[in-house]
Amino acid sequence: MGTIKARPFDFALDPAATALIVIDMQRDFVEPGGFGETLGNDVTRLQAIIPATAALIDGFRKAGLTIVHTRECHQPDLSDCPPAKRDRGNPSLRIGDPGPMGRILISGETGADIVPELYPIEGEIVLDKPGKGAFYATPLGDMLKERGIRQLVFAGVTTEVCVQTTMREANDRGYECILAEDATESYFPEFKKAAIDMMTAQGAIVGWVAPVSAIVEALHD
Ligand code: TIU
Repeated sequence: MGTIKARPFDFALDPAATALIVIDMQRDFVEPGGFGETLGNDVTRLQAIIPATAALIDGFRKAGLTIVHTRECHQPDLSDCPPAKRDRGNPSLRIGDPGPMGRILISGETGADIVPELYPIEGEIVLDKPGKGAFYATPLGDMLKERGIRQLVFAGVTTEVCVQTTMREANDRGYECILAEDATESYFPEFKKAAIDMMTAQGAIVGWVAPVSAIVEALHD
């Protein structure tokens, strides 16, 4: 057991029962020309977390622990994309439309893949998900159960959308969840802060938060 100096209080880490979930570090969210930008967002903020996220992944690789990379994307025929999602708002391009990195948020296209700096290696799980939460319509729950995982470390984008949704899904399923605060980001800094404040309030009602350095240190305790 290692102790992570976390908020709102220390997190008792059991590395043998821990997995890292890296949420949606895809070119479509992080690089110009992708889904994030079509929604009207400045994507540069998200690029800043790549080094800290790489350090977190490296720590898990060195400790030989389970790493899951998720990708929010849809089948080429859009059969898993509800019209209510595709039609939402007034984006410059919609899910499935051709963009500079291929069809927006479609499985197998360049834009839907993980950024090169954080690319999964052999043995890591890559999980495509049609929703914001990684448990919805995916085998994630069964995969974690098979491996005896009880604690989840979270990183990725965006803090208040796919990361928060997945942490809430995991919390309801009985996992202890901790978010790496310098390995997650939002297009809106105030939303990142609010999401972290909400999740850690009321005695870690959804989960804990700590810097990458504190998490990696505890992996090797
Ligand atoms: N738009 C936004 O903030 N996020 C998403 O659409 N997906 C994820 O957070 N991955």
